[in-house]
Amino acid sequence: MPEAERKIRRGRETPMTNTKEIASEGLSRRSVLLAGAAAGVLSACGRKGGRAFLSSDTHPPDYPTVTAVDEMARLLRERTDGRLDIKTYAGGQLGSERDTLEITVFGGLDMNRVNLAPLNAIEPVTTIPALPFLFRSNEHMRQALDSPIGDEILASLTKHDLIGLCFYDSGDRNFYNTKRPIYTPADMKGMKIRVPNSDLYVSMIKALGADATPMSLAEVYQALVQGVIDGAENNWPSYESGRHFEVAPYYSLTHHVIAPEVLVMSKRRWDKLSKPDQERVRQAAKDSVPFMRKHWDAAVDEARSKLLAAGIKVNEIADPAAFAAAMRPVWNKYVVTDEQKRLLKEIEAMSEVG
Ligand code: GTR
Repeated sequence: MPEAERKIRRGRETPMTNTKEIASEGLSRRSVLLAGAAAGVLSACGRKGGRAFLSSDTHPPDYPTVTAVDEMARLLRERTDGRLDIKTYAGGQLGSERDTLEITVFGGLDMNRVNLAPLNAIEPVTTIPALPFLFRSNEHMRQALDSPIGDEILASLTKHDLIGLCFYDSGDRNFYNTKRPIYTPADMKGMKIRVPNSDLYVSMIKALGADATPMSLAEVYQALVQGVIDGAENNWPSYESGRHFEVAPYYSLTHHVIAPEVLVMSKRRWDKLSKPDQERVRQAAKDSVPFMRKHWDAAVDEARSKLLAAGIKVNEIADPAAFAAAMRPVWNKYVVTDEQKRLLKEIEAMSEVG
């Protein structure tokens, strides 16, 4: 496997890989096969005057990220008399976020809704909103990403052949495991914790004295059952929809990351659109954000009630400051460029929010 591709697949110790570098080095065989399959699906999606944009999501059809893109599709149809439309393949049907993102970069997929984590290996500024204990609340995150800071982060993806359309909520991530409640970082010592494919996440877990195992979301349930991992970390709706709570019933409220989801379009597809259509796509994406936020808040409440009724064991952590302090060195390791430092400062300066 070429070196550049290995970096995006495993995460890196050194900062950031450029997708153009990967392009010149070649795609993995799996991604090429997936791209072929995606192209086949695409040609089957005829719509009035064109074809629907093909989009991917790892979550099931009723998850708020998927229904938000459905809402965006509805707006597009309405505003173009059905000429522009989106067809989402939900539930990870087209592959993991890492694989489908590679395909999106190369134009085999038109759109993709992913977490920021797999983009961390591609673009340094995407690590900023994913830093542990940066945002104090969802509200703080929303305000930062609704400001020019958010636009700047979305625009940073263009040089990697992705058009950042909008951010969606992802709430706060908490640890869950099969063994015991976590109250202090010491409780995590030696635990094997699954993380998304991102060096930043690997470093966060190591900073707490646990072992990090990067893998795709679809593999987590089996890995918990088989004891390959002891736990993972995610928000309430993902913990519930992946049914991870059935095997890992200890959910400890660390709130260590409040990072957004992002909706991207392949630049190859984007460049084929007329300027007015590009504007329509961008606007429909932005207009789907309030819809998503409303449904997200409801989904969090619903998942929480469902899981409490199912008997999971939830606990607050003893000393949030101890977790924040243990994870703080991660900031120094990943915030290295002037651009990153400036964005971080601007986000921190919004101190009165939330
Ligand atoms: C979820 C997120 C997914 C995916 C997943 C993960 O919260 O919505 O896009 O990144 O986490 O942990 O892999």
